[in-house]
Amino acid sequence: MSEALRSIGAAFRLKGELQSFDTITNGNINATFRVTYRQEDGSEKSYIFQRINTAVFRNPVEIMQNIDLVTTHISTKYPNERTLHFHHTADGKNYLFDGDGCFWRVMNYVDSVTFNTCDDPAVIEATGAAFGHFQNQLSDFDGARLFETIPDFHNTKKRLDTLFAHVEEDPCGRAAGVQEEIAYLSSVRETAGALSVRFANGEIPVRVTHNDTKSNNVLFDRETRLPIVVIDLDTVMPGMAAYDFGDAVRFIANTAAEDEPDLTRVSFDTEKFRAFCRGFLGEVCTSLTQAEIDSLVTAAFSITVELASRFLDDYLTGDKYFKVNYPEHNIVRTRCQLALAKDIMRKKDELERIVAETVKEARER
Ligand code: GN1
Ligand code: MG
Repeated sequence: MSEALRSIGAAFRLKGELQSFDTITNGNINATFRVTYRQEDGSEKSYIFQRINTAVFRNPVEIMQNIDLVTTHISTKYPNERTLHFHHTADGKNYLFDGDGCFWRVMNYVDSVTFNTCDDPAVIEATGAAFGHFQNQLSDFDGARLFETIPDFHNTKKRLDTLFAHVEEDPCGRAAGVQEEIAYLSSVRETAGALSVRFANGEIPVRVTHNDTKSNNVLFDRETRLPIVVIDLDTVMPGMAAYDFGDAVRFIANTAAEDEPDLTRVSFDTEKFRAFCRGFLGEVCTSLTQAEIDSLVTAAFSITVELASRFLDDYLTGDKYFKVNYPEHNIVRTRCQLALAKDIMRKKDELERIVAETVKEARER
């Protein structure tokens, strides 16, 4: 691997000698490496090398164009804030197709810490503020300029339609083992898809959204524990603000990991939810419409069901989309997300109350 990385680094004209590298295992799609160089003056500098999964992102050049537009917009609007810095090859491109046809990009590594799970309400609130601020950074960006990197990415209705088509086809003969999950998804199919239908009908405003708001997509300063920058801009596209909110709380308010096999450990933590609401709504409560505010809790439920359906769909069609660490991984993920969705539904009234209280607080501030 180090030889391959060395030649990628050379193509991006990185200076110095490749010293070491390690794999960053957070993502479920792309391959990510932190690569450290010793520079001529003896100091070390690290970079992030990423090999894009082109089965998922079919037009990776379009992604890099999107990222270029988005980061330029942010750094023009907020010159003092950190944005991601990508390196260019000799012919001026911010990406490279290597000899095997693999698609690579290289960016500066930002010394930072990320949180996969978090119990500190201050960090959770700051995560909410970071994603809310990201929304504000792009509030005046024309989404029509962006390529749709994955069409219908958060079209929950379509995701569920696809799942049920694959349940019928059952291409790998796996449906018999997941009847309970299929039955539950079938019972919530309409409820979970409703928001995406209203979005398609124009009842919910179109925003430029991040679309993958897991807490580990915010880099934090090690010492101050304040957010530095939001990363993973591959899916920045027009979408629903409430889904960015929903996806974030799906991840951060889960008392367990996204793929926890022991379902007794999985629940939706209302206090973590409150902390995230404070940060997020503190940033965007004046720009969101009432329809958007009213849809936040439903969005959390819907996107959790959506992700469960995506994991299950991948299982039924042979584990081709998400990286799996063991054969049942996608079912374990499905069950975990379904347990979480059920808990969100059980706590819906309380969550709605928390949203209302937080909006009131934020507006009085
Ligand atoms: C994938 O690879 P990663 O971790 O950035 C997926 C998200 C899911 C997430 C679940 C392009 O994100 O939609 O929410 O896994 N990204 C894509 O962990 O499908
Ligand atoms: Mg992502």
